[in-house]
Amino acid sequence: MRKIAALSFVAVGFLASSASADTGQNLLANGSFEEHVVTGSWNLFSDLPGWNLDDGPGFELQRGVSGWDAYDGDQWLELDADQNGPGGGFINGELGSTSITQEVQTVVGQYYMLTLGFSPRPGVADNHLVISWDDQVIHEAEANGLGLQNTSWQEISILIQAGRDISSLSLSDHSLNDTLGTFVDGVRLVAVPAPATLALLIIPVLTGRRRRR
Ligand SMILES: [Ca+2]
Ligand SMILES: [Ca+2]
Ligand SMILES: [Ca+2]
Repeated sequence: MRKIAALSFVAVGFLASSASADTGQNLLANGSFEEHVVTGSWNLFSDLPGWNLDDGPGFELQRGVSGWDAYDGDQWLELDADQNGPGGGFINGELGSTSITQEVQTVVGQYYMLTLGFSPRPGVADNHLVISWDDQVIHEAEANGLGLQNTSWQEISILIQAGRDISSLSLSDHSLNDTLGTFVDGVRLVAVPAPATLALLIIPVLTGRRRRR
């Protein structure tokens, strides 16, 4: 681990969505993955407004694949992406798992509510999202899409206390690395008042990044 002393702590808790989190300004750029606009039903991009690609072949945006619904707007992102895009065919043993990051200006000590939609890919059993803040894992979610005819979005809400002026949010696919699975959409980060009554779970900086291939 690097810079352990500087990382301080991240306070993580879970809340029902509050009015302030619903209406506050989203500090993230392109959190709903509506850019770039997909022509057709999906595409693979080497860059994406707002986001950096830390690992994996590219950003796979989807728009109405198989008639499936987005969580917000028209497009979502499949974190287990694709190596060669539409028309490229399937490569034997093709790998797609990505990790994406957005850096955001924050105020040290300020609380923020992170919310996002997570869905399994219909028909795919293994979907595994890992959410990290300042390189610490703060949440993992898994879902099974077998038998689904459409997306099944669950909203994840995480209360975060910023420890840096520039914070980083990372979303990573830890599903079986096979180009299928782990949909995310509607990622929002909103400043919120300090919680008065919430019992906070303080996670010390012990969790390293790990990755399953
Ligand atoms: Ca969207
Ligand atoms: Ca894919
Ligand atoms: Ca997968």
